[in-house]
Amino acid sequence: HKHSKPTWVCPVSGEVPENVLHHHTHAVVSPTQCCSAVVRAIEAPIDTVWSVVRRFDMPQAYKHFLKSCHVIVGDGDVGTLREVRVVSGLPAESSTERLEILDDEKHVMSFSVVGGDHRLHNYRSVTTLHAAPPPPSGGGGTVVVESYVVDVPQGNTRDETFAFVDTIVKCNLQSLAQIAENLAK
Ligand code: A9S
Repeated sequence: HKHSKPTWVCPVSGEVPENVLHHHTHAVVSPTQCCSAVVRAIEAPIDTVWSVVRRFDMPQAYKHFLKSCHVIVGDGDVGTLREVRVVSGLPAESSTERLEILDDEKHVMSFSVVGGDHRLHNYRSVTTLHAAPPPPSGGGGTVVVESYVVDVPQGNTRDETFAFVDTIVKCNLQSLAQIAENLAK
C-alpha cells in the first residue's frame, strides 16, 4: 500500500478569474476521490443569482432533489449546519451539511457533507459567481462555476460518480437559472 501525496486538481483553470481560482483547486488526497465542475451562464444580474445561492437555510428553493431543509445550528454564517431531506427515488434519505465559505463580496459559497444517509461521502462543493461582460462585448448576466470533490462510492467507478453528480449539479444550476431569470424580469 503506497501513500500518495495529495494532488491538486483544478477542473476549470482557464475559465475562472485568477482571484477565485484557488477556491476551485481541490486537494484530491486519495485515488478514490474525484472532482469535476459545471459551468452555467444565467441571464440575470449577479446580485439576483447571489440572493438565491447565499441562502444556506433554503437550498430546496432551487435544488429540486431536496424536499426540506432544517438548520441544526448556526445563523447562516460559516459553520452553520443543516439537514436536508431528499425526495424519493434517489439512493439517499438525508444529508448533513456544513457551510464552509460565504463571501458576499467575492460571491463564493462552499459547503461540505459531514453526514447523512447517502453514498456521497466527503462531498464538498464550491460555487462562485462571475459577472459576465455587458454588451456590446458580452451578453451581461452571470456565469456560475460549481466544482466539487467526492469519494468514489465503493462498488462504483469514477465515471459513474461523475455521471451521477454532474447530472445533479446541472439540474440544480438549471433551476437556479430559471428562478434567477424570473426574479430579474
Ligand atoms: O446538493 C448539492 O449541491 C449537490 C449534490 C451532488 C447533492 C447530492 C445529494 O444531496 C443527493 C441529491 C441526495 C444525492 C447527496 C448529498 C447525496 C445523494 O446521493
